[in-house]
Amino acid sequence: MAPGFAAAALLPGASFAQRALLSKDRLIVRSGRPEDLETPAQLLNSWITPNELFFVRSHFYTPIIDASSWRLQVDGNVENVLILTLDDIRRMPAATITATLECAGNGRAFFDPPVAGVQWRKGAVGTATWTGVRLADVLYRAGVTANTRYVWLDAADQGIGAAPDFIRSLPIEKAMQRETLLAYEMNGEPLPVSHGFPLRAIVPGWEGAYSVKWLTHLQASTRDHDGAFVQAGYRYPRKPVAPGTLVAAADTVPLRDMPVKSIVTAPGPDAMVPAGVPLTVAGFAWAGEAEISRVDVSTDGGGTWQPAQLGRDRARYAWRQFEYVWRTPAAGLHRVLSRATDTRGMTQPAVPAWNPAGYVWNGIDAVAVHAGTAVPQRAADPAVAPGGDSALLNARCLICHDAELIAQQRLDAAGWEREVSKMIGWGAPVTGAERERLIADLVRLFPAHRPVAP
Ligand SMILES: Nc1nc2c(c(=O)[nH]1)N[C@H]1C(S)=C(S)[C@@H](COP(=O)(O)O)O[C@H]1N2
Ligand SMILES: [Mo]
Repeated sequence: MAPGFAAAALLPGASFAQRALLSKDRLIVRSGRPEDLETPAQLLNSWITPNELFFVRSHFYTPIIDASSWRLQVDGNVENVLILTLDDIRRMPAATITATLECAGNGRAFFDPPVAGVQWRKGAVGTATWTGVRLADVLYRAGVTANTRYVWLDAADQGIGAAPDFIRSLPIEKAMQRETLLAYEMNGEPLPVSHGFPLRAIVPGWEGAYSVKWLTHLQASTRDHDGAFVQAGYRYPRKPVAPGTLVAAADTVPLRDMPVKSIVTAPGPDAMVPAGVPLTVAGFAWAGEAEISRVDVSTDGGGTWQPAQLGRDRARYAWRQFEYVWRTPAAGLHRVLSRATDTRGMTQPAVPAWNPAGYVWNGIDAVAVHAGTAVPQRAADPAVAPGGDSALLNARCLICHDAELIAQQRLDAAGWEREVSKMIGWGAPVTGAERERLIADLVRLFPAHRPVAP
């Protein structure tokens, strides 16, 4: 654990420099270190999300990779082990797709009771045009054997402390699909460092964690990977559970494609608009591997619904823009909602099923619109602890995490206890005597159960 923490101390400067390079400074910093950045929904206003606005989700510190010495190794159940340079990969036939990428935890902040994890609201989603090689072409070139069932994807990032390595396992059917890529370009530019330079997977329609960044190693296997990011993370209860229930890993199944969802991006939250003047309500809708068949908008809090118009830009795995012109907003406060339906016949629920890790929030979206009235002040989100300071927390937690990642949690004592135990398991240097004090400080400093509404 000690070497990991020591190395960590070197990295904040590097991650800051990368952010400056990409000027990600309009994004919401859910965590600066590791880098978790959310796009404010009102900045999502084009079918293609510019690289500077694209959300970032990284579990660990961003690896800085020298492209000339970087290699991709392909081994396991193959006839020829491959060790490919970036040039080798760029010389293979190129493929380009436009695909939406969404983090499984997008919308986690809306779950009640709260669950631990990055408290994403609406903006852990974006759409880019990705260029690379088909994963299938690489696997054919390696002579992948017929009994292969999974491809394990491993990358250059390393667990902080004793945290497990980020390795994902992709079923062979999805790996062989022609749209599944190993991408080296994003929106016509070399893949930015934060998004996986020099090479990342793009697994369109599936939750974002399959799209492994900073790839270094593909392994073909007859079995699923047994690491924590396959057997514990990115899983969903097999059967519905009562909110707040803990679920054993054996009672879960892996998440794969994403459910139907839409977000309103214009007007922005708590917008003040003139009364009696037409207002365009706009946003995006997507549905994993399915297509959007319709989006409906309500301007009266869900009492009545009108069909929105779908944008002309489309691609098999990309979101659709939608637009609805609201003719005459009367003076007063309105709740404007969007609700998408997909070609599977699925529609967004009012409140999605609660699950222990807070995945796949796809509730009907809502924004408050104030027509012709003054905007009421909303309390700002606490960025840091309101209730004082904890030397123990500073010394034991902030060596790896930024304060805001801790402050955004909405956990009770039992929730903090689980998180602290997990972190101790992952190498946080907390002694037995400190453990209880640390949990007490977290409970005192960060009030539990602050509800967050869309
Ligand atoms: N190596 C590596 N790949 C990774 C991750 C990571 O932490 N390490 N995060 C995953 C998750 S959870 C998501 S949602 C997407 C986010 O991609 P982005 O940061 O380019 O938006 O990357 C995935 N690929
Ligand atoms: Mo994610």
